[in-house]
Amino acid sequence: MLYLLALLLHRLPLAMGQYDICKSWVTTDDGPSWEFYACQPRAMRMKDYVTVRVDPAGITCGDPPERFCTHENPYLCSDECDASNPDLAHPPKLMFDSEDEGLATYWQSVTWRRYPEPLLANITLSWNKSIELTDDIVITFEYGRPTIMMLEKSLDNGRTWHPYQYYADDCMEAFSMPARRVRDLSTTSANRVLCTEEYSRWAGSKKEKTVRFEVRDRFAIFAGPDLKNMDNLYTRLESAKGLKDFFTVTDLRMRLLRPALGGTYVQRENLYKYFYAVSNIEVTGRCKCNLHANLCTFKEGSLQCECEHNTTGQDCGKCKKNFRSRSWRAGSYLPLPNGSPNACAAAGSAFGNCECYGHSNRCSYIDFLNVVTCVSCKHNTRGQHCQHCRLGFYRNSSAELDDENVCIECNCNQIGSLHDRCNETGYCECKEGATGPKCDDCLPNYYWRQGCFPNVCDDELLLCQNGGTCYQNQRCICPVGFKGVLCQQSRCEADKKDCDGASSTRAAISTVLLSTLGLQLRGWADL
Ligand SMILES: *[C@@H]1O[C@H](CO)[C@@H](O)[C@H](O)[C@H]1NC(C)=O
Ligand SMILES: *[C@@H]1O[C@H](CO)[C@@H](O)[C@H](O)[C@H]1NC(C)=O
Ligand SMILES: *[C@@H]1O[C@H](CO)[C@@H](O)[C@H](O)[C@H]1NC(C)=O
Ligand SMILES: *[C@@H]1O[C@H](CO)[C@@H](O)[C@H](O)[C@H]1NC(C)=O
Ligand SMILES: *[C@@H]1O[C@H](CO)[C@@H](O)[C@H](O)[C@H]1NC(C)=O
Ligand SMILES: [Ca+2]
Repeated sequence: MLYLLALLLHRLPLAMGQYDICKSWVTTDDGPSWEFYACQPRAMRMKDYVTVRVDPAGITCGDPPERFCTHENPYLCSDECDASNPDLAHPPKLMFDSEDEGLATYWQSVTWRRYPEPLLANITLSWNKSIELTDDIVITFEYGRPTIMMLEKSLDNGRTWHPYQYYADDCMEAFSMPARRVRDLSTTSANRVLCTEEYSRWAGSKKEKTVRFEVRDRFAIFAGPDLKNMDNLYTRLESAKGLKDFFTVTDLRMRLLRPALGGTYVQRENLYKYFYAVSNIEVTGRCKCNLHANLCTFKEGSLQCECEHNTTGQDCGKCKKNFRSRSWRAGSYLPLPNGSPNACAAAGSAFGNCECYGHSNRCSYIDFLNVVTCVSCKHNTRGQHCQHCRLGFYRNSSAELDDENVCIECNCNQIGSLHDRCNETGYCECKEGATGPKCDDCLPNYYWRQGCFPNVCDDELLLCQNGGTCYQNQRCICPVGFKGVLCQQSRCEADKKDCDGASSTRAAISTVLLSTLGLQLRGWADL
């Protein structure tokens, strides 16, 4: 079930107002010019741009229509959910609408009619864009909060998932984790994943309806209780490893594992009062643009940073074409208050005309040659502009010159090739008998044994004689009495000693006979 909620661009004013411009036109002693700053988009109500998916199929109530009641009125089970009737339907999109007229609209699950089988539901929110959370995630449940649930997040559009927070009325029992509160975390544990019991207690379904993921409380560890000291937070976000990523998500998933019970036990005789109902999911955050954009717009179904500083990409995560004389870098909140733009620089702007295609950050002037050259080319490149591949590498024809994958290792077989260099298509130069792009194969009539050697024997031309068998093209295995590369020689003929065998008399006679014969044979041969 996919519901795309592409409402109008909607902005919440956020008090911070820092890092909200990317550049300004300033007049200096040298005349007017642009000055650049680190910048980020404003925080927005992210539920307006989300795609939601509810699993498993059939978990939404109303198909077929069913009755339910509430913990307040457990014996008046006359409420009805009917997916085919707009007034009685509870589809997922009602978690993201605006609650006007004070009347809650909500998604609702089927009831726990299959008890004791668990009642499980997943609600997955996807943005197809990295988002930085700036305020609490607030999930509002009607008719009671789940007694066990888990919040997960993904940073890679749903390919991998990580736990974000555990919620249970008894953390030890549900997850074997001690219960903790975000308020008790310290500067070194601000990004800890914990289990909390604060949002799972039964307090009457009307009183406490929300489940939170506390972003503000975590920010407050650095910025103080009123978030007045944002500078300290921004400094920490730059310096503490993993802290920025902790607040960054592309997807969120709520795993609802057990509904509100309204008491200690499940009443088997009235399962109509157990279900999930979510009226709102508030996610406040900003597009992650790596401090290279102050605008983020909804285009072709996804949020997209409007990149400045000559960067490009959905998150401004790379340099624009022809602006790659340095490697791309994210902007920085530091130094306060304006940060560093770390803009991409045009080819030719640094040091006269030194383009390094993004493989080096440094150029150096060589006095006696009067040239500027790139220093320490990375990604296996070399040359004045890092425009060549190092020896032993060749140019990847499907990659641009500024691609990290532009040079591919030749990978020549050490034994089969003459050296470890290769031509532009990756072909190595082979020793005699070797073949294949990497020289790890042998030509026909050669066999591989620490290199390619010509076949000694085979089944066509180099046949083993006298009933010998060819072993892996390497040698003939000769029957007793024969030797030679192709078993072509009788042992007696070749060496008379070999014939000194079991019967000395017979051997003696045959020696005489054979040597006579041998002489005769040689004589014939001479004719
Ligand atoms: C919810 O998602 C988790 C993680 O992918 C999965 O293991 C589980 O089966 C899902 N539950 C339901 C009810 O679809
Ligand atoms: C996700 O965003 C990218 C970049 O804007 C876009 O090319 C792609 O089609 C989007 N994918 C989906 C599933 O919307
Ligand atoms: C980006 O490129 C444009 C066009 O060359 C230039 O005017 C501008 O100053 C550059 N911006 C930055 C931040 O380098
Ligand atoms: C060649 O470059 C393309 C584009 O960057 C990359 O996808 C591919 O993996 C590279 N090929 C090799 C063999 O590295
Ligand atoms: C590289 O060598 C192979 C094998 O010798 C050859 O077929 C190919 O044309 C060569 N490529 C270039 C660009 O020289
Ligand atoms: Ca609603």
